[in-house]
Amino acid sequence: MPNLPILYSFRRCPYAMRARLALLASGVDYEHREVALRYKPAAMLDASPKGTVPVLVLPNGQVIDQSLDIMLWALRQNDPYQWLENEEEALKMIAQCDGDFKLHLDRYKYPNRYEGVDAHDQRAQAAVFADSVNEWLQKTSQNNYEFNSSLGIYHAGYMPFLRQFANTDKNWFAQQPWPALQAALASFEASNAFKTTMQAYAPWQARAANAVVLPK
Ligand SMILES: N[C@@H](CCC(=O)N[C@@H](CS)C(=O)NCC(=O)O)C(=O)O
Repeated sequence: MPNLPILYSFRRCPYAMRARLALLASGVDYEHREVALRYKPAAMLDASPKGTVPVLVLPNGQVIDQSLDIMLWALRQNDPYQWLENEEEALKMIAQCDGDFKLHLDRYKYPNRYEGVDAHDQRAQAAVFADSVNEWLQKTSQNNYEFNSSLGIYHAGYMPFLRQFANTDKNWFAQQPWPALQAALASFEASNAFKTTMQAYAPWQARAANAVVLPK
């Protein structure tokens, strides 16, 4: 096995998805290690004790354990679609996604896990971000939702999260006045990039003697 960066990843994690999408766009080769979140490999926890995916371990031992940092590292190695052309603006939108939107998304999806939370109220608050993405797409992208364009960084950054939002109640989402967002999401899910990065892997060393079992 050549000396490649190692990515610890979990297929359905939206943070890991954005890291995989940026690695794919960059063309940087890496070794994929699928992690079962209940059986995190000791090698991953040694590299990054905080225990979240994604984690990228470089051949020189450097550890990058925030999804955005992995995206930026990959694109700084190689950026054939000029995703970094929009770095500043994209990072602002991704920060909105990771902030308020993610907070309300989690409460909308799992209201019972939080005290005093009303799912519809949380959905309405999360919808503020969805609405702003729809508006932004309408004025900016002129129906260009392609991954292999300089706009790909936006989609990679927030579409995995908007997809969770849409899937929580597909009928409701389909009825919202967000034609650009609905089209962009459909195009994202139909893309080769999505299919490639959503490939299923068996967990790496999930049940090896050195795997650490953590409570959920
Ligand atoms: N800020 C981190 C968040 C990563 C994160 O929260 N990942 C979740 C999965 S989606 C995780 O690994 N949670 C740990 C667990 O469930 O045990 C990043 O951007 O990489």
